[in-house]
Amino acid sequence: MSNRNLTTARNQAVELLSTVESAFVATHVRPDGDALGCLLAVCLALEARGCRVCRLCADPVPDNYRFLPSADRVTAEVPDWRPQVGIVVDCDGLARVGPLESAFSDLPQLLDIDHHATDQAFGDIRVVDPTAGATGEIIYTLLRRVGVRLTADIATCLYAAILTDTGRFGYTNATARSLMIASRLVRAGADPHEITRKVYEERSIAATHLLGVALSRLVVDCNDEVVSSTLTLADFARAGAKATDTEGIIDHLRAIGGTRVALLFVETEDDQVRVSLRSDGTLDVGQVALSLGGGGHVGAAGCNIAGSAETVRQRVLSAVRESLVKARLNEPH
Ligand SMILES: [Mn+2]
Repeated sequence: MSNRNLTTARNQAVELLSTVESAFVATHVRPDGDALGCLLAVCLALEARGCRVCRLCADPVPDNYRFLPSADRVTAEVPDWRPQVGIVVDCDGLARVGPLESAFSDLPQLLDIDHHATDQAFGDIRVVDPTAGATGEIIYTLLRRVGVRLTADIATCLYAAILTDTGRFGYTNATARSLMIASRLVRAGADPHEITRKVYEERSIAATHLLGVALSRLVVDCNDEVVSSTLTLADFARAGAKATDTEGIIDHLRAIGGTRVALLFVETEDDQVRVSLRSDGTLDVGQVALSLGGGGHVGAAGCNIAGSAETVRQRVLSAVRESLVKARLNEPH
């Protein structure tokens, strides 16, 4: 997206957010902190100026994000009233809202706010800025311009969004701007200690068992540069764990010294394997995921592939191996 197009889109988005009277707001399936933080911040801001909203997400809010203000109002049920606009946040394609797609595809106006480099821009107004560390940064800038009061609740949602998508301000996408916005959010009432504790330090016993299984099954490939692990449906049953309990497991794989790429393979109920990819920034796993039908960023990406965990693992590994070889050819000698 060119700079001029982005500026025009931002102006249109500000105009729309300042005037709209009813909206469906949605984010992607298996929502993360950025997805939920943005969804809730936009809704709180719109409600503050009297706009009617519905907070939509096809999947439930993971336990560690339930503390976010108004998270209890997120629903998968499309209401029977029809809004003026649909607002879709943190989705690199309308399909990312999953079963909610049909409720959004025929609305009079659609606003896409996202930061994925792999965004297949959709909708009438497209605010897509891949230089933003989190969609929360884009939302912050838009809301400031709308002139809504930055309450502690809105600040908490946006802080959680930026904190999680930048890996606690430690990934390659964390910039001076991420930290500057975070600082303003803290000044507005977001509590860094409390939010970090709630998001990262309240892992359930079941989720901890699941983490243990994942770590016990660690496999190293490609000259120790690729670390991966697999979780089967049986593992979830044995640990009494939920699908959302995989959150954060991949960060443990990524943290192993010398790792360029971390991969987590998770069997899902529909005979698919959910693949999470992370890199140290020297390899673009977003492109790898894109080639496998998914998407994401340089450092973090994902895709879903049909098949057994082992066949999917082999397929993803060969795609990763190929891009490692390509990256090596491009390295300066
Ligand atoms: Mn995001």
